[in-house]
Amino acid sequence: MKTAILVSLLFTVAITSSAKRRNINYDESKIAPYTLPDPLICNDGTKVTTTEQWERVRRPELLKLFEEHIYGETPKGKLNVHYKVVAKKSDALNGKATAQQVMFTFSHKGQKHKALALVHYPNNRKERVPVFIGYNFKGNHCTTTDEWVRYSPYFEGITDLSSKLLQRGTQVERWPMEEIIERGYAVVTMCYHDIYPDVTPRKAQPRDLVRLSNLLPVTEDESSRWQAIGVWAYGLSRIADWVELQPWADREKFCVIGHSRQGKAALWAGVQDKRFKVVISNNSGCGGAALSKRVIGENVEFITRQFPHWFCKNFTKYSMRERDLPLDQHELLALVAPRHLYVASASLDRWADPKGEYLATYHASPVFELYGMKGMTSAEMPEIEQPIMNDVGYHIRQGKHNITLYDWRNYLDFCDKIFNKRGDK
Ligand code: GTR
Repeated sequence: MKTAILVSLLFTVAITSSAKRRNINYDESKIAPYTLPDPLICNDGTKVTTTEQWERVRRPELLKLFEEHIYGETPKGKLNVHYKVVAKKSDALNGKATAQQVMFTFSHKGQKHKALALVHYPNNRKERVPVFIGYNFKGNHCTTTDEWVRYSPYFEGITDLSSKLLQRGTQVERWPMEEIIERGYAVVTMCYHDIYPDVTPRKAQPRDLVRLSNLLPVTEDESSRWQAIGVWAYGLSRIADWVELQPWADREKFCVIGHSRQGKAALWAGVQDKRFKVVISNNSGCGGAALSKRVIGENVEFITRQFPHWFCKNFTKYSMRERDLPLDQHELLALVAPRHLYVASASLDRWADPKGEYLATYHASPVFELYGMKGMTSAEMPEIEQPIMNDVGYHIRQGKHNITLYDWRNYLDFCDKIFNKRGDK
């Protein structure tokens, strides 16, 4: 008993001191007063009152601010990409889908980079279908136990066959492919490591050094140079380039989706690339959908120290100085308008600040309203598992940081509503 108390005491002390070390606050009452910038006020103080003004003046201003201070600049140049279907089967998922594996070979001045997409589209379709595009974390082989699915190129260098990294189906529950297909959607995934290996330069292995961004010219100014999130976002658009060419894909119905760090990338991709008609952020937290100025849960100091390769260097300047940020994440969400946004939180995901994710969605809403769309109408968060599905969607799920079937079902319902699919069948 005594030992148990001692252990739990030590544990508490350890948590408290590491929380102190990281300056992590979890107490709502300790949030210092902060002011959020109004997304509809231009840099010169002019108030935006028309969508024309938003698109011509304010939207580009905000995009530039996000490039400069958070995600870095996205190179404008186009890469050569060669696509090759390396495997195909027409009876995947119990005959409900056609599956393809498509190798993307990016090239520039003799340098090459490979990434592998795993594609499923419904066999039973009367017309072109909407498409979800999103990265997986652990390789295409983590989304299924089917041995037909090849290892993503990032994993090719692993020779130890007993390596956990090569285990199949470890994240099957995050990819309810069959249900997505049954609902009439296609789904395209790729391992995010194929585009930019998620390792700090310090921990890099030889195979990590190959990254898509090596092929692209970068800005001279190192402080606003793009890093992993920028490159992942760019990669999502390159996947959309391929999907656009497919006879089964409805080009007006692309949905970009991401969980956690990939939620951050999905938002940044969705903001920049207007082909994404629905932009879905699942538990994206700090540097994603959560307001930075609340400084609760993960903060700028922690995230930029732990993941120095995610954001542009300028972001680090706001470590312990979030209030000086000339923008906040509600303005990122606002940049999705007049397309559709869905933000989802999880009740136990305090690190990602669910309330901050909701408030950002709420404070982004005036920009959607400018277009006559309905966002969040109350500053009060909805109850757990009471989704709001206006032109903008939000839910908070019971449970931990994760993407679950519950989350997917809501995304499917939301997309059905947006794409008018209800009652189609
Ligand atoms: C955490 C990170 C979060 C979130 C998460 C994830 O360690 O602090 O910002 O992105 O990783 O991607 O799972």
